[in-house]
Amino acid sequence: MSRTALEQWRNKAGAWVQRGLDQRLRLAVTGLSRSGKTAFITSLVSQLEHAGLDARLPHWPPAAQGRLLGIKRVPSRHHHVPAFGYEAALDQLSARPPAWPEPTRGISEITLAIKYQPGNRLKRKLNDTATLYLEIVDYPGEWLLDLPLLAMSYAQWSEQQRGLLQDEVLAALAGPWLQAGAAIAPDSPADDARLAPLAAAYTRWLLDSKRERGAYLVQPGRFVLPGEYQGAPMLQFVPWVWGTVPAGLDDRHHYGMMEARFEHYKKHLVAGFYRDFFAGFDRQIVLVDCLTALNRGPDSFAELSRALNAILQSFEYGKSGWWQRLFAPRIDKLLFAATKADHLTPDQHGRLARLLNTLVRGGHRQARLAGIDIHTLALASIKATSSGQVSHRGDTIPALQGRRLDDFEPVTLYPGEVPESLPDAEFWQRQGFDFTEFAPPQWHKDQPLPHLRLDQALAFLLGDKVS
Ligand SMILES: Nc1nc2c(ncn2[C@@H]2O[C@H](COP(=O)(O)OP(=O)(O)OP(=O)(O)O)[C@@H](O)[C@H]2O)c(=O)[nH]1
Ligand SMILES: [Mg+2]
Repeated sequence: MSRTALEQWRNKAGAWVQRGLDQRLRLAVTGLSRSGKTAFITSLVSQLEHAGLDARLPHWPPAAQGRLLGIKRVPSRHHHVPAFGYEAALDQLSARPPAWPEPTRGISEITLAIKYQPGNRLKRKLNDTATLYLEIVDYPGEWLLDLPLLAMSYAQWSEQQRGLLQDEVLAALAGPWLQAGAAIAPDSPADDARLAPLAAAYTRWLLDSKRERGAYLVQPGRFVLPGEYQGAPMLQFVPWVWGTVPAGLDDRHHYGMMEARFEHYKKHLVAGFYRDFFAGFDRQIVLVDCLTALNRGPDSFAELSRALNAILQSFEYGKSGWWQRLFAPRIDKLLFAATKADHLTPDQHGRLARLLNTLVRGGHRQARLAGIDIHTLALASIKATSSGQVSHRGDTIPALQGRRLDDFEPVTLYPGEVPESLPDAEFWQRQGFDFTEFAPPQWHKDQPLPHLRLDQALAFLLGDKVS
């Protein structure tokens, strides 16, 4: 073989080997509303863009060992999924004064090409560099709350919702839709002009329960976060809670029409999401804001716990995962992260992680059985405080400094203790936890965002891929 031919062959072989080392990984980021998904993804991408330069990622070996060669944003393969608003988030965070990114409502995606030098000797021998295409998907955790609907008929779901009305607060808030529905006979001709306002009143009830009661477990989840389906007839049904219904009604009648829409919702939105998105996720991080729930009180905390258990069902592979007949899930690593840990002094971080661990333990057992690797940690995607110590009546106590979100005034405070297991009555009585919302840190776009333990999250989620 001539020298040039040999070189050509080598280059070809190199390209071939290169492709062999290149990988794709779909990392899904979820959590209930305001749990910190946008902040997490923004900071993660910012850390990666600065990795190898000035990012502080000591717990992520490729960054710590200087093996990251370059990271860039590349167009997403999934043209139907909206792009994650990374630039907009950076603009808000770097504004003067800085602002938190806007709330988001649906699914979005951002793809990064991470070029690195494999640490593994075998891989290194084959080629000097490898690329991981990391596809990060942001979707509302509320969508996972709908999974149980797949196993329910409209009549069963209606019965379950009727049960919720036993709760006095929820029943009092339900007045408008209960009255509107009571005026509709189940066997009267289906009329959108009556169903649309009824569904709107029911949606307001879901939103009110969320706000007034700190309720997280709102179903159907798309009613409060409809994404592109806002106003679609598929979202215009309510549970039938007004007594018995004559047999044999079809979609020409009010009851039958709502039953048909419930079935459509299940098939297209719930099963559709699991089939078209969830089935393609390789890794999942579930973000949990335990601190806001703790601050709101026992009802809200109990609700968060119930909602988390409902979310966990989606990861309970194995015998109990009845819904897997619909598709084959492939998530093999699941990280639960308690967010906004910068609201606590560092001595409390371990307690926060243990609290979250207690909350998800039921699901842990199930998922472990099925071989998913699970981890729990407390992190702050964007650290808005600095920690230190202050003297108080002759004692030295840990304290936080930051700027209050409302007025941007500097404050120094001791936020209190977090329970490390499920809080008991005594905790709620002496509730010493003071949750102050902080403004984002003053930050310049050229710098990596300050964080707590994002590198540990990266090490867990990508450790075996970028190695
Ligand atoms: N101090 C602090 N606050 C945070 C952090 N992450 C999020 N927050 C606060 O939590 C709020 C919600 O964060 P987002 O990242 O928008 O949460 P999200 O889950 O994307 O919210 P939705 O898009 O509305 O579902 C922010 O506006 C901040 O006030 C953090 O790391 N530290
Ligand atoms: Mg968001």
